[in-house]
Amino acid sequence: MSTTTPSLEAAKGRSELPQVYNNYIGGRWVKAKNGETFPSTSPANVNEVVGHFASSGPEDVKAAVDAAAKAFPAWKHTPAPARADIILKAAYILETRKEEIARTMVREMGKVIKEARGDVQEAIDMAKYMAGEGRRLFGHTCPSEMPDKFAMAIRQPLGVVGLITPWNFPVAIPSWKMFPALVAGNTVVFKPATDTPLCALMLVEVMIEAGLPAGVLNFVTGAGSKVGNAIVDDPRVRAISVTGSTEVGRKIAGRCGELMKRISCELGGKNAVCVMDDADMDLVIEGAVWGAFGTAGQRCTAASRVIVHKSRYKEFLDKFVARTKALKLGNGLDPVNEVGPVINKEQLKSINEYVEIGLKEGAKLMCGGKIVEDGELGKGCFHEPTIFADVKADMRIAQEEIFGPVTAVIPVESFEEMLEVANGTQFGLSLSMYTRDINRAFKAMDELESGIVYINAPTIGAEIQLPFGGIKQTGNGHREAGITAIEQFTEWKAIYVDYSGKLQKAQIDNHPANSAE
Ligand code: UN1
Repeated sequence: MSTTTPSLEAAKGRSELPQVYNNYIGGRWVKAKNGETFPSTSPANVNEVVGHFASSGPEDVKAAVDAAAKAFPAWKHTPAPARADIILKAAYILETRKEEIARTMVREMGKVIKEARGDVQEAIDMAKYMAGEGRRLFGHTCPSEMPDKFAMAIRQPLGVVGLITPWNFPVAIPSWKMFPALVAGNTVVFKPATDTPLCALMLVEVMIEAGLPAGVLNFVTGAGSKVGNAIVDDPRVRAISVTGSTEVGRKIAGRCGELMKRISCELGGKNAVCVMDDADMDLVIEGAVWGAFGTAGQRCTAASRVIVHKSRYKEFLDKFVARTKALKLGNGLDPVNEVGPVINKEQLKSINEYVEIGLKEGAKLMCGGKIVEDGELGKGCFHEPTIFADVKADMRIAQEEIFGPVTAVIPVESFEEMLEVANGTQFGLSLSMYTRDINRAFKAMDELESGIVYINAPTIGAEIQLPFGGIKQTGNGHREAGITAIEQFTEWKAIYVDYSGKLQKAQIDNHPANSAE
């Protein structure tokens, strides 16, 4: 194992003033080789700079992969329970730093403080779960067809893995990837979203403090086109795990296909809350508001569609619109606020363009629809929570991922039509059904085409002990979280031990007819 002492320097003496933060490579905080930086700004006030970060290039990625490759053999041979102890320690450190990290997250990413605490909590939960995996990492044994022969399959780490993470869950999602990768014995090159490098850096600090050896986790900030591509292209990087847009995921997956590299994608969604005629309407309203406007609609799992049985349509709309109009929009650090800003000006514009598209398509704007231009909020990226009604299932606002506080309400005539509309998009992440009819609930669980199904709960709020991911254009067959997370980061090795002392020929010796002559 490398003897370089991991440095905690980035954690020391942090003030509220913007600082310059470096990459973390081979146990040292280092500047980008080109010396350039980029700012991370607050979406609640774009004039507020949260910090300056290394604007890295392929040469920094090369150094990070060098360090990760060098650290791999020793990390692989560190017993998994010892690797897991470091992850458990990280859970405890995250607990002590939870409030500080959550407040930084509000400044850098914008989500309201309660949700930011939830984001950090999700990483704590994942750390505890994956620490337990250190004493499992189950393989299996099975009988051999021969006497005196032992057959087993074990899991092995892949080597260096590349983690490319988004800004919407800037601590939780990196933890979903990093903890299973590390407990399984891989070393990591981690590239966070350019909108949230400070949150990511704080997670790296936690891992250093927890005792991760130098080179096991390397952190490189900068643009996807320079840093992300270089990680994907490096032949020593054995697998990529990416969460982001379908557009970005498809490009990375295409490149990994050419390189025969393992790739797991967690991409877009167009999730729906389905409201049947017998639903508990008060429960529905609370769920639909939370699903559509929690995290300002910036979850892959956000309820960007609500599909409502026509017999309850008017009642639903009246209550949903009234409750949404009462939502308090503002800086997430003030606990009275329920909806924060969206991530940046570019995204703000793109969300508002979808409002224009919805209007042109003939959907009925029930509330919201505007960018907040005036006052204190005008300095940030605030978009009013927006509801479209009378949306047709094939309109663009009902088909494309908007990733903001905009939802489309679609009336349907029957349970069958509800399932058809719910399933009728290119995505398949999270679908929910509100009904009190047990038969319909089970039918929905069976028929809804998504990786996650909720009954009588909204589309958001997955817990870390179950598989997280989607079908169709949402993903490529992998699942994060739960026991399935380990699959992404391990390779199976089948091992046969013949203790008979003679050559035994499989498929031949044990079939008398084969050796008849
Ligand atoms: C995401 O939207 O990218 O299920 C992740 C949820 C959260 C995670 C969402 N636990 O809503």
